Amino acid sequence: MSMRFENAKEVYEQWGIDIEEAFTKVRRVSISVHCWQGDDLKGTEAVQNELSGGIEVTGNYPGRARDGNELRADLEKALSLIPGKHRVNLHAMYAETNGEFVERDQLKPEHFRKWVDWAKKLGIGLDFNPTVFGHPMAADGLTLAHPKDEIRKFWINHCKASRRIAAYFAEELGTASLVNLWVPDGFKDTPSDRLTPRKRLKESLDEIYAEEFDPKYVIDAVESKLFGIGSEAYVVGSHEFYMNYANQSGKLCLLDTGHFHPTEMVSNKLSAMLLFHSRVALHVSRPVRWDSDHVVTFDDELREITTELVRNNALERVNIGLDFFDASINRVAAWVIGTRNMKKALLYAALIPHNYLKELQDRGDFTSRLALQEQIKTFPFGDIWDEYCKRMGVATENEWLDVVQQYEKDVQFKREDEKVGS
Ligand code: RNT
Ligand code: ZN
Repeated sequence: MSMRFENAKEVYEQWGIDIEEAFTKVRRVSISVHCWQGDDLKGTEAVQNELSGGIEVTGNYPGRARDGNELRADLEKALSLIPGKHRVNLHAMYAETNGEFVERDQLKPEHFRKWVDWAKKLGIGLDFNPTVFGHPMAADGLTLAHPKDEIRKFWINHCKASRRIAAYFAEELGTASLVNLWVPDGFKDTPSDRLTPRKRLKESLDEIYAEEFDPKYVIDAVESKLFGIGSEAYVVGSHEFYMNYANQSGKLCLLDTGHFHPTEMVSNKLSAMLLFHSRVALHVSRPVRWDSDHVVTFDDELREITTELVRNNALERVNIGLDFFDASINRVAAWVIGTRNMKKALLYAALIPHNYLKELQDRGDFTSRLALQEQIKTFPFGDIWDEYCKRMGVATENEWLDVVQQYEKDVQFKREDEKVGS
C-alpha cells in the first residue's frame, strides 16, 4: 500500500469513514455499459438505416467499430480498464443475422447468440432496448403512438420480440435483463390534440406488457423525455406520462439525466422516486445545453446523484445505465472515461460522513453543513481511487490512457487503413 493511500486514509478516518467498507459497497455496483458508444449508433443490421428520432452523434474520430466482432473487441478493451464486473446494454439494432435481412418485428434470440456467447465468456449480464427509431416505419416521428394501426402493430411486435430476447439473455446468463423502452414520438409544433397520442401510447404499452415474464428474468423500464430535435413542442412519453404508467403497471421509471429542463436535476428526483417505487432506473448522460449525450464527467450532478443513492441506501434498488455517444474522441476512451467516472462518483459518495451531515441538518446548523460539504471536495480522494483501481486489478488514472492509445495504434487505426485500401 502506498504512503499516499495511507495518508489519505487517515484524513477520511478522522471523519469516521471506513475505507474498506466503502470499497466493498462500491464493488457490488454493476454499471450497464451501453454498446452504442462504440459505433456511433450505426448498429449491425443487414440493411443500415439513417439514425433518426432526434438523437445525434457528431464527430469523425477514426477507428469506429464496423461490425459486431470489432464492437465486442473494443468493449472488452474498455471493460478491462474499468474496475469491477459490469453489464453490457444492447439495442435491437445490434442483431447479427449473417447478412440476411430480418425485420425488427421478426427478431429472435438466435440473432443475439454471438453477444450471449461473448457475455458468457466474460461472465457478464446483458440488458436490452427495442430500437424504435432509425427505421422507415419511424419516419413520421411517431411509432407506438402513430394513428395508423399497421405502424403501431409493427412496433408493438418489435417490443414484444425484444422482451423475449431479454428473457433469453436472462436464462442463458443467470441474471435478470432490463428492457428499457424509449420511443421518439412527438411533434415539432404545437399539437391540436395531446391526449389521443398519449392514449394510443398507453394502449400500445399495455399490449406489449400483456405477455408476462418472471421479473427474475425480465425487468421492464420506460424512459421519458421532455423534448428532442423534431419534437420540440411535445413528446408523447413525457415524464408525467411514464411516471404514472410505471406506478400503475409496476414498471420501472427510467430517468435519463439529459431528458429534463436544463436546470432540472435528476439527483433531486431520486428520493421522491424511491419513496414510491421499489426500484428506479437511470441513464446517466451529460447534457450540454440540450440532450447532447456528452461523455459523463466527474461533475457536480454526477456526484450528487451517487450521493443520493449512497446516503439513502438505494444502491441495491437502482439500475444504473449509461447513455452517451461521442464520435469526436477515441470511442474506447469515451467508454473508459464515462464508466470510470460513474464508479469514481460512487466511491466518492461512499466516503462522505452522511450521518453526521444529516445530523447537522436536523440540528439546523446549516453553516457547519455547508462548511463540511465544501471541505470534503478537497479531501485526497484521488489517492483512494487509485488504490481502489489497483486492488481491482485495473490501471490507475495515470496509466489507462497509454493502454487505449496503444490499442488505437495496433487495432482501431488499422481499420481505417483497411477501408482506404479496399
Ligand atoms: C434518447 C434516449 C435513448 C437513446 C438510446 C440510444 O434520447 O436517451 O435512451 O439515447 O436508446
Ligand atoms: Zn437515454
